[in-house]
Amino acid sequence: MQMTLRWYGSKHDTVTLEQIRQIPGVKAVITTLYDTVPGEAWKLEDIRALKKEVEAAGLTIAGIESVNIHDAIKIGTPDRDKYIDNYITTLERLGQEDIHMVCYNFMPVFDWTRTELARKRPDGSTVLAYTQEAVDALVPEKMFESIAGDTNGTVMPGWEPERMAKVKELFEAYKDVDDEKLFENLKYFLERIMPTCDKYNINMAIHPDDPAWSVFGLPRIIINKKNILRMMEMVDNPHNGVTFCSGSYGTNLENDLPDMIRSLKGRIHFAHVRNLKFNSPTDFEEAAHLSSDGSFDMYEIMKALYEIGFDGPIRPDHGRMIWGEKAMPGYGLYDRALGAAYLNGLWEAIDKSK
Ligand SMILES: [Mn+2]
Repeated sequence: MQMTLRWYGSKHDTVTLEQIRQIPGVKAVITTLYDTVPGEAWKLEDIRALKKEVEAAGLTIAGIESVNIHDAIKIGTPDRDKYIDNYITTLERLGQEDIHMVCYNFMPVFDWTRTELARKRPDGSTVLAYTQEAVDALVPEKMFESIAGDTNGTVMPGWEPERMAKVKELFEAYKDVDDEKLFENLKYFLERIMPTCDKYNINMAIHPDDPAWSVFGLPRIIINKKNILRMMEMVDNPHNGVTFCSGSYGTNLENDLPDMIRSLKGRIHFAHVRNLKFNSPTDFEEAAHLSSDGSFDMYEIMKALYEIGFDGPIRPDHGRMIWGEKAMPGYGLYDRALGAAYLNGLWEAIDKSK
Protein backbone atom coordinates (compact mmCIF):
# COMPACT_ATOMS: atom_id res chain seq x y z
CA MET A 1 0.00 0.00 0.00
CA GLN A 2 0.97 3.59 -0.43
CA MET A 3 0.05 5.89 2.50
CA THR A 4 -1.43 9.20 1.35
CA LEU A 5 -3.34 12.17 2.68
CA ARG A 6 -6.19 13.96 0.99
CA TRP A 7 -5.34 17.54 0.08
CA TYR A 8 -7.85 20.11 -1.17
CA GLY A 9 -5.42 22.45 -2.89
CA SER A 10 -3.65 25.56 -1.64
CA LYS A 11 -6.72 27.74 -2.21
CA HIS A 12 -9.05 25.65 -0.08
CA ASP A 13 -7.10 23.57 2.41
CA THR A 14 -5.92 24.75 5.82
CA VAL A 15 -3.29 21.99 5.68
CA THR A 16 -0.17 22.65 3.60
CA LEU A 17 1.84 20.29 1.41
CA GLU A 18 4.86 21.09 3.62
CA GLN A 19 2.97 19.76 6.65
CA ILE A 20 1.84 16.66 4.78
CA ARG A 21 5.42 16.00 3.68
CA GLN A 22 6.45 15.68 7.34
CA ILE A 23 3.97 12.93 8.24
CA PRO A 24 6.05 9.75 8.45
CA GLY A 25 5.53 7.51 5.43
CA VAL A 26 3.38 9.94 3.46
CA LYS A 27 4.93 10.58 0.09
CA ALA A 28 1.85 11.27 -1.97
CA VAL A 29 -1.44 13.10 -1.85
CA ILE A 30 -4.91 12.45 -3.15
CA THR A 31 -6.30 15.62 -4.62
CA THR A 32 -8.56 17.14 -7.25
CA LEU A 33 -9.10 20.28 -9.28
CA TYR A 34 -11.43 21.82 -6.78
CA ASP A 35 -12.65 24.68 -8.95
CA THR A 36 -14.07 22.50 -11.71
CA VAL A 37 -17.74 21.60 -11.92
CA PRO A 38 -19.12 18.15 -12.72
CA GLY A 39 -19.50 17.64 -16.47
CA GLU A 40 -16.68 19.82 -17.73
CA ALA A 41 -13.48 18.51 -19.31
CA TRP A 42 -10.44 19.32 -17.20
CA LYS A 43 -7.81 21.45 -18.87
CA LEU A 44 -4.44 19.85 -19.41
CA GLU A 45 -2.64 22.96 -18.18
CA ASP A 46 -4.61 22.89 -14.91
CA ILE A 47 -3.69 19.26 -14.30
CA ARG A 48 -0.05 20.06 -15.06
CA ALA A 49 -0.03 23.04 -12.71
CA LEU A 50 -1.49 20.97 -9.88
CA LYS A 51 1.06 18.25 -10.48
CA LYS A 52 3.90 20.74 -10.55
CA GLU A 53 2.83 22.30 -7.27
CA VAL A 54 2.60 18.93 -5.52
CA GLU A 55 5.92 17.75 -6.91
CA ALA A 56 7.66 20.99 -5.92
CA ALA A 57 6.79 20.11 -2.31
CA GLY A 58 8.47 16.72 -2.62
CA LEU A 59 5.25 14.74 -3.01
CA THR A 60 3.44 13.04 -5.87
CA ILE A 61 -0.22 12.69 -6.83
CA ALA A 62 -1.35 9.14 -6.07
CA GLY A 63 -4.80 9.65 -7.52
CA ILE A 64 -7.75 11.96 -7.95
CA GLU A 65 -10.61 12.21 -5.47
CA SER A 66 -12.86 12.90 -7.15
CA VAL A 67 -13.74 13.45 -10.77
CA ASN A 68 -17.43 14.02 -10.10
CA ILE A 69 -20.18 12.68 -12.29
CA HIS A 70 -22.71 15.06 -13.83
CA ASP A 71 -26.32 14.49 -12.77
CA ALA A 72 -27.31 13.86 -16.43
CA ILE A 73 -25.18 10.69 -16.36
CA LYS A 74 -26.71 9.46 -13.11
CA ILE A 75 -30.24 10.30 -14.20
CA GLY A 76 -29.67 9.01 -17.75
CA THR A 77 -31.00 12.02 -19.64
CA PRO A 78 -30.56 12.21 -23.44
CA ASP A 79 -27.68 14.71 -23.16
CA ARG A 80 -25.56 12.40 -20.99
CA ASP A 81 -23.20 11.43 -23.84
CA LYS A 82 -21.88 14.95 -24.04
CA TYR A 83 -20.91 14.79 -20.36
CA ILE A 84 -19.45 11.31 -20.71
CA ASP A 85 -17.34 12.58 -23.63
CA ASN A 86 -16.03 15.33 -21.36
CA TYR A 87 -15.33 12.77 -18.64
CA ILE A 88 -13.37 10.70 -21.14
CA THR A 89 -11.34 13.77 -22.14
CA THR A 90 -10.51 14.35 -18.47
CA LEU A 91 -9.43 10.72 -18.09
CA GLU A 92 -7.24 10.94 -21.19
CA ARG A 93 -5.51 14.04 -19.89
CA LEU A 94 -4.99 12.50 -16.46
CA GLY A 95 -3.54 9.42 -18.13
CA GLN A 96 -1.22 11.54 -20.23
CA GLU A 97 0.01 13.15 -17.02
CA ASP A 98 0.68 9.73 -15.51
CA ILE A 99 -2.20 9.75 -13.03
CA HIS A 100 -3.81 6.33 -12.89
CA MET A 101 -6.44 6.25 -10.14
CA VAL A 102 -9.74 8.10 -10.13
CA CYS A 103 -12.24 7.97 -7.28
CA TYR A 104 -15.87 8.90 -7.98
CA ASN A 105 -19.29 8.23 -6.59
CA PHE A 106 -22.71 7.57 -8.04
CA MET A 107 -24.89 9.05 -5.28
CA PRO A 108 -27.93 11.10 -6.24
CA VAL A 109 -28.25 14.63 -4.83
CA PHE A 110 -26.24 14.34 -1.61
CA ASP A 111 -22.62 13.25 -1.74
CA TRP A 112 -22.69 12.14 1.86
CA THR A 113 -24.89 12.87 4.81
CA ARG A 114 -24.10 13.80 8.39
CA THR A 115 -26.45 15.48 10.81
CA GLU A 116 -23.76 17.06 13.01
CA LEU A 117 -20.31 18.32 12.05
CA ALA A 118 -19.03 19.07 15.53
CA ARG A 119 -20.41 16.58 18.04
CA LYS A 120 -18.40 16.80 21.24
CA ARG A 121 -16.85 13.59 22.51
CA PRO A 122 -15.91 12.92 26.16
CA ASP A 123 -12.26 13.85 25.48
CA GLY A 124 -13.31 17.28 24.18
CA SER A 125 -12.60 16.50 20.52
CA THR A 126 -15.35 17.16 17.98
CA VAL A 127 -16.44 14.83 15.23
CA LEU A 128 -18.98 14.37 12.45
CA ALA A 129 -22.02 12.37 13.49
CA TYR A 130 -25.24 10.93 12.10
CA THR A 131 -28.57 10.07 13.60
CA GLN A 132 -31.42 8.69 11.55
CA GLU A 133 -33.83 10.46 13.89
CA ALA A 134 -32.39 13.84 12.92
CA VAL A 135 -32.62 13.01 9.20
CA ASP A 136 -36.21 11.86 9.55
CA ALA A 137 -37.08 15.16 11.21
CA LEU A 138 -35.68 17.21 8.31
CA VAL A 139 -36.88 18.09 4.85
CA PRO A 140 -34.00 17.73 2.37
CA GLU A 141 -33.90 21.45 1.55
CA LYS A 142 -33.09 22.16 5.19
CA MET A 143 -30.27 19.63 5.37
CA PHE A 144 -27.58 22.09 4.36
CA GLU A 145 -28.87 24.88 6.59
CA SER A 146 -28.95 22.58 9.57
CA ILE A 147 -25.21 21.90 9.41
CA ALA A 148 -23.93 25.08 7.72
CA GLY A 149 -23.02 26.75 11.02
CA ASP A 150 -20.38 24.12 11.82
CA THR A 151 -18.20 24.22 8.72
CA ASN A 152 -15.49 26.46 10.24
CA GLY A 153 -15.94 28.78 7.28
CA THR A 154 -14.89 26.10 4.79
CA VAL A 155 -16.85 24.87 1.77
CA MET A 156 -17.33 21.15 2.00
CA PRO A 157 -17.15 19.07 -1.17
CA GLY A 158 -20.59 17.86 -2.17
CA TRP A 159 -22.21 20.54 -0.04
CA GLU A 160 -21.44 23.63 -2.09
CA PRO A 161 -24.08 26.32 -1.38
CA GLU A 162 -24.85 26.72 -5.14
CA ARG A 163 -25.70 23.06 -5.33
CA MET A 164 -27.75 23.03 -2.17
CA ALA A 165 -29.83 25.95 -3.47
CA LYS A 166 -31.10 23.61 -6.17
CA VAL A 167 -31.98 20.66 -3.97
CA LYS A 168 -35.69 20.77 -4.79
CA GLU A 169 -35.03 20.73 -8.54
CA LEU A 170 -32.58 17.89 -8.10
CA PHE A 171 -35.14 15.78 -6.26
CA GLU A 172 -37.59 16.41 -9.07
CA ALA A 173 -35.00 15.37 -11.68
CA TYR A 174 -34.33 12.09 -9.86
CA LYS A 175 -37.98 11.19 -9.28
CA ASP A 176 -38.07 8.36 -11.86
CA VAL A 177 -34.66 6.96 -10.94
CA ASP A 178 -34.83 3.85 -8.77
CA ASP A 179 -32.05 1.41 -7.85
CA GLU A 180 -32.40 -0.57 -11.10
CA LYS A 181 -32.28 2.53 -13.24
CA LEU A 182 -29.24 3.80 -11.35
CA PHE A 183 -27.44 0.46 -11.92
CA GLU A 184 -28.32 0.69 -15.61
CA ASN A 185 -26.98 4.24 -15.88
CA LEU A 186 -23.80 3.29 -14.04
CA LYS A 187 -23.29 0.37 -16.44
CA TYR A 188 -23.77 2.61 -19.44
CA PHE A 189 -21.22 5.09 -18.08
CA LEU A 190 -18.63 2.43 -17.24
CA GLU A 191 -18.95 0.67 -20.59
CA ARG A 192 -18.29 3.94 -22.35
CA ILE A 193 -15.22 4.88 -20.30
CA MET A 194 -13.54 1.46 -20.02
CA PRO A 195 -11.72 1.60 -23.40
CA THR A 196 -10.05 4.83 -22.24
CA CYS A 197 -9.20 3.30 -18.88
CA ASP A 198 -7.67 0.32 -20.68
CA LYS A 199 -5.64 2.55 -22.96
CA TYR A 200 -4.24 4.73 -20.16
CA ASN A 201 -4.29 2.11 -17.40
CA ILE A 202 -6.65 4.13 -15.23
CA ASN A 203 -8.20 2.43 -12.23
CA MET A 204 -11.71 3.67 -11.53
CA ALA A 205 -12.58 3.40 -7.85
CA ILE A 206 -16.21 3.95 -6.96
CA HIS A 207 -16.79 5.33 -3.49
CA PRO A 208 -19.62 3.77 -1.49
CA ASP A 209 -22.76 5.67 -0.62
CA ASP A 210 -22.67 7.22 2.79
CA PRO A 211 -24.59 6.27 4.84
CA ALA A 212 -25.04 2.89 3.17
CA TRP A 213 -28.80 3.10 2.93
CA SER A 214 -31.41 5.28 1.29
CA VAL A 215 -31.86 8.77 2.72
CA PHE A 216 -34.86 10.94 1.87
CA GLY A 217 -36.16 8.14 -0.38
CA LEU A 218 -33.29 8.52 -2.87
CA PRO A 219 -31.88 5.38 -4.51
CA ARG A 220 -28.59 4.11 -3.12
CA ILE A 221 -26.79 1.18 -4.75
CA ILE A 222 -23.14 1.07 -3.63
CA ILE A 223 -23.98 -0.09 -0.14
CA ASN A 224 -23.13 -3.76 0.44
CA LYS A 225 -21.27 -6.84 -0.79
CA LYS A 226 -24.09 -8.12 -2.98
CA ASN A 227 -24.48 -4.86 -4.88
CA ILE A 228 -20.79 -4.16 -5.26
CA LEU A 229 -20.15 -7.66 -6.63
CA ARG A 230 -23.05 -7.13 -9.04
CA MET A 231 -21.35 -3.95 -10.20
CA MET A 232 -17.99 -5.71 -10.67
CA GLU A 233 -19.66 -8.45 -12.72
CA MET A 234 -21.83 -6.19 -14.84
CA VAL A 235 -18.71 -4.51 -16.24
CA ASP A 236 -16.10 -7.18 -15.73
CA ASN A 237 -12.90 -5.24 -16.29
CA PRO A 238 -10.11 -4.93 -13.70
CA HIS A 239 -10.19 -1.15 -14.19
CA ASN A 240 -13.75 -1.14 -12.89
CA GLY A 241 -12.95 -1.19 -9.19
CA VAL A 242 -13.77 0.30 -5.84
CA THR A 243 -12.67 2.65 -3.14
CA PHE A 244 -12.96 0.54 -0.04
CA CYS A 245 -14.13 3.04 2.57
CA SER A 246 -14.46 1.39 5.97
CA GLY A 247 -16.32 4.37 7.41
CA SER A 248 -18.97 4.33 4.67
CA TYR A 249 -19.59 0.59 4.26
CA GLY A 250 -19.25 0.40 8.04
CA THR A 251 -22.29 2.64 8.60
CA ASN A 252 -24.33 -0.52 8.08
CA LEU A 253 -23.37 -2.93 10.85
CA GLU A 254 -24.50 -5.85 8.68
CA ASN A 255 -21.53 -5.23 6.39
CA ASP A 256 -18.67 -7.54 7.41
CA LEU A 257 -15.76 -5.30 6.40
CA PRO A 258 -12.85 -7.83 6.31
CA ASP A 259 -15.07 -10.26 4.40
CA MET A 260 -16.02 -7.59 1.87
CA ILE A 261 -12.34 -6.72 1.37
CA ARG A 262 -11.48 -10.36 0.70
CA SER A 263 -14.32 -10.72 -1.79
CA LEU A 264 -13.00 -7.70 -3.73
CA LYS A 265 -9.47 -9.00 -4.23
CA GLY A 266 -7.89 -7.34 -7.25
CA ARG A 267 -10.64 -4.75 -7.53
CA ILE A 268 -9.81 -2.45 -4.61
CA HIS A 269 -7.88 0.44 -6.13
CA PHE A 270 -8.04 2.87 -3.22
CA ALA A 271 -8.75 2.57 0.49
CA HIS A 272 -10.19 4.98 3.04
CA VAL A 273 -9.65 3.64 6.51
CA ARG A 274 -11.35 5.09 9.55
CA ASN A 275 -13.33 4.05 12.58
CA LEU A 276 -16.87 4.78 13.74
CA LYS A 277 -18.38 4.59 17.19
CA PHE A 278 -21.97 3.36 17.27
CA ASN A 279 -24.35 4.49 19.98
CA SER A 280 -27.18 2.58 18.29
CA PRO A 281 -27.41 1.00 14.80
CA THR A 282 -28.63 4.32 13.39
CA ASP A 283 -26.67 6.72 15.58
CA PHE A 284 -22.95 6.82 15.00
CA GLU A 285 -20.11 9.28 15.36
CA GLU A 286 -16.66 9.29 13.84
CA ALA A 287 -13.93 8.15 16.22
CA ALA A 288 -10.16 8.17 16.35
CA HIS A 289 -8.63 5.56 14.06
CA LEU A 290 -7.57 3.38 17.03
CA SER A 291 -9.73 0.23 17.27
CA SER A 292 -10.55 0.73 20.94
CA ASP A 293 -11.89 4.24 20.34
CA GLY A 294 -14.65 3.01 18.05
CA SER A 295 -16.63 -0.03 16.94
CA PHE A 296 -14.39 -1.54 14.23
CA ASP A 297 -11.42 -3.87 14.49
CA MET A 298 -8.90 -1.86 12.49
CA TYR A 299 -6.29 -4.62 12.74
CA GLU A 300 -8.64 -7.05 10.96
CA ILE A 301 -9.40 -4.46 8.27
CA MET A 302 -5.71 -3.79 7.60
CA LYS A 303 -4.92 -7.50 7.72
CA ALA A 304 -7.57 -8.22 5.09
CA LEU A 305 -6.10 -5.52 2.85
CA TYR A 306 -2.62 -6.96 3.40
CA GLU A 307 -3.74 -10.49 2.63
CA ILE A 308 -5.37 -9.64 -0.68
CA GLY A 309 -2.10 -8.01 -1.74
CA PHE A 310 -3.53 -4.48 -1.78
CA ASP A 311 -0.90 -2.19 -3.28
CA GLY A 312 -2.87 0.97 -4.10
CA PRO A 313 -3.11 4.28 -2.31
CA ILE A 314 -4.66 4.31 1.14
CA ARG A 315 -5.53 7.26 3.33
CA PRO A 316 -6.66 7.88 6.83
CA ASP A 317 -10.15 9.22 6.46
CA HIS A 318 -11.98 11.84 8.47
CA GLY A 319 -10.20 12.78 11.64
CA ARG A 320 -11.49 14.33 14.83
CA MET A 321 -10.93 18.02 15.40
CA ILE A 322 -8.36 18.17 18.20
CA TRP A 323 -5.80 20.46 19.82
CA GLY A 324 -7.77 23.58 18.92
CA GLU A 325 -7.36 23.17 15.18
CA LYS A 326 -9.79 25.02 12.90
CA ALA A 327 -10.23 23.22 9.60
CA MET A 328 -12.78 21.68 7.30
CA PRO A 329 -14.77 19.21 9.44
CA GLY A 330 -13.06 15.82 9.20
CA TYR A 331 -10.03 17.24 7.40
CA GLY A 332 -7.74 18.77 9.98
CA LEU A 333 -4.06 17.88 10.04
CA TYR A 334 -3.52 16.50 13.53
CA ASP A 335 -5.90 13.59 13.85
CA ARG A 336 -5.37 12.45 10.28
CA ALA A 337 -1.62 12.47 10.86
CA LEU A 338 -2.19 10.33 13.96
CA GLY A 339 -4.36 8.06 11.84
CA ALA A 340 -1.68 7.69 9.16
CA ALA A 341 0.94 6.83 11.80
CA TYR A 342 -1.36 4.27 13.42
CA LEU A 343 -2.29 2.59 10.12
CA ASN A 344 1.39 2.51 9.11
CA GLY A 345 2.14 0.85 12.44
CA LEU A 346 -0.51 -1.80 11.94
CA TRP A 347 0.77 -2.51 8.44
CA GLU A 348 4.39 -2.84 9.56
CA ALA A 349 3.39 -5.23 12.34
CA ILE A 350 1.27 -7.35 9.99
CA ASP A 351 4.06 -7.39 7.42
CA LYS A 352 6.72 -8.45 9.93
CA SER A 353 4.55 -11.17 11.45
CA LYS A 354 4.07 -12.89 8.06
MN1 LIG B 1 -14.56 7.60 2.26
